[in-house]
Amino acid sequence: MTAHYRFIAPRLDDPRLLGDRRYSMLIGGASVPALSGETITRESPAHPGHIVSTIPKGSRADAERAIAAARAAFDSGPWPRMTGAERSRIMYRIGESIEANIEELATIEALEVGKAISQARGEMGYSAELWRYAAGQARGLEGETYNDLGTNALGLVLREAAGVVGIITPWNFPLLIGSERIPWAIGAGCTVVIKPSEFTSGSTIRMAELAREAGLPDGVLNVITGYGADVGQIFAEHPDVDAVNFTGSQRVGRVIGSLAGQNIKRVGLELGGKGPQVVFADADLDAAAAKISGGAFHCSGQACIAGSRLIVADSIADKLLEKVEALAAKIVTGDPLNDASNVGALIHHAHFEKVVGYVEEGKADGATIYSGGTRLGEAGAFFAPTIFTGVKPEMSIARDEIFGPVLSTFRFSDPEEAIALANDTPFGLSACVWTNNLSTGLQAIRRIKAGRTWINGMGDGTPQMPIGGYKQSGIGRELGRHGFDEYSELKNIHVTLTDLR
Ligand code: TXE
Repeated sequence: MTAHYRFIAPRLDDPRLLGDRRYSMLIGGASVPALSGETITRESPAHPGHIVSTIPKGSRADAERAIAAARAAFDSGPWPRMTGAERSRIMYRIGESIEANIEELATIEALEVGKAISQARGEMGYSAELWRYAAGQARGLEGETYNDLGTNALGLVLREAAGVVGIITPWNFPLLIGSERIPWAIGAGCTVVIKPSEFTSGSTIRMAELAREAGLPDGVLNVITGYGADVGQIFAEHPDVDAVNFTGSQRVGRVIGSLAGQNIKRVGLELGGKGPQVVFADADLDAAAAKISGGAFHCSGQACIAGSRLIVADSIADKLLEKVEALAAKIVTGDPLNDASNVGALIHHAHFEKVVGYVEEGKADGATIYSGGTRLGEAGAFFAPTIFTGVKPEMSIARDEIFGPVLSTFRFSDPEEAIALANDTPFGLSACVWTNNLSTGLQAIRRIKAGRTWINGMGDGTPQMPIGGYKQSGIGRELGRHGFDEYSELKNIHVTLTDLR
């Protein structure tokens, strides 16, 4: 089946596109270039040839300065010594400031990531919510007491800040992924050095500048920019960094995890996914189709929680596929700066080629293109929403995280087969189940190994609920009350008491 995809060619004379935005790193409250003076430029993936930003190309020496600033702010600065209420007020103001600057931040991400600006605005609004939620929680982070140790003892469990935290973020949701971590780290009393992706550093730098204006003391949030091997890996090696948090590819996750292990350092990893969307025969097919299409094609499939495997009951598979395809055909791909676009470009041309390679491999392996499978437009990195049928579990399109708009479809005839297919992956980040029988939904979800799941939904998020991966999708949990545990040490004080005199 083919569809005519809707495409808006990027406007090359859009005033927001013109002019290269030049950024500095933020170290100890000061905006600074790299010590070497070197820079990295970013070309818009939607507008070939257009440089949209320039960032400092940091080196190990720059990273050491940033770590020293965070260390000093932790060891002798005001932040860890403030009351929770004082920290909370500043964090809340940062959330308000993100909200007040949504348009600027969303524009930066539309230009650098290539994502649709309407989507970017939503992410900025949710990022503000994350800051405000963490601000509320940061007022009352609790420990424990044990009053059952006999008359001459009392047990206290203190929650203490873990120290200096190094955070490495990827290019797909720069401000959002940063906002899932920084407020929890600083809310626990830690100080932070963050290294955003070299492709998409602008919004993180602007957020740190807004945080400084909102009253965050110098050195609490430092931003270092550059390539991962130069300025990111050091977080897992340097003795002055107490915890490292990485979001990105499995390849780099293994490097960070092993270095953190060698150096006995706290580590949080959020790596890729190959999310199953399991649809039982009794599901509301219209509701399911809408979210399946959104779950697979949102952000052009460049989301770690993307639902890239559709596992559907045989009896309804044809009907559901028709509905998903009809909705995919309505997705407007194209100019990230146009309010009417739903989906923008892939992150860069090498990634575009990787996605094309997977689609070709899927065809060569014997899977069938149900729809899509083609480039959109002539120059930018745009790819049509693509659905494969006849996918076998051993094919690369069934196993690998493609990180593009590619949905691989499997059919099942009994529920055990559905669960087995859902779990037939090294990943375990996200999963959803569609059924009108809540028992079926809960029984299925209990058997699927994934950290972030939905019954009759996909993608909805709320700051209260922890996120993170099972299996090779990672270690640790962010958000909710559990998120503070990643950035806390627990100290047990066993107090011996004399008798009352
Ligand atoms: O990731 P990298 P890439 C997956 C997705 C994608 C693939 C490759 O499948 O196609 O990874 O993306 C920094 N030490 N995800 O190559 O390289 C880098 O500078 C320390 C899933 O862009 O892992 C950037 O800041 N840091 C994912 C960050 O790591 C290093 C989101 C991520 O880049 C480093 C993105 C090193 N040696 C990609 N090398 C998700 N979970 O959402 C690089 N970096």
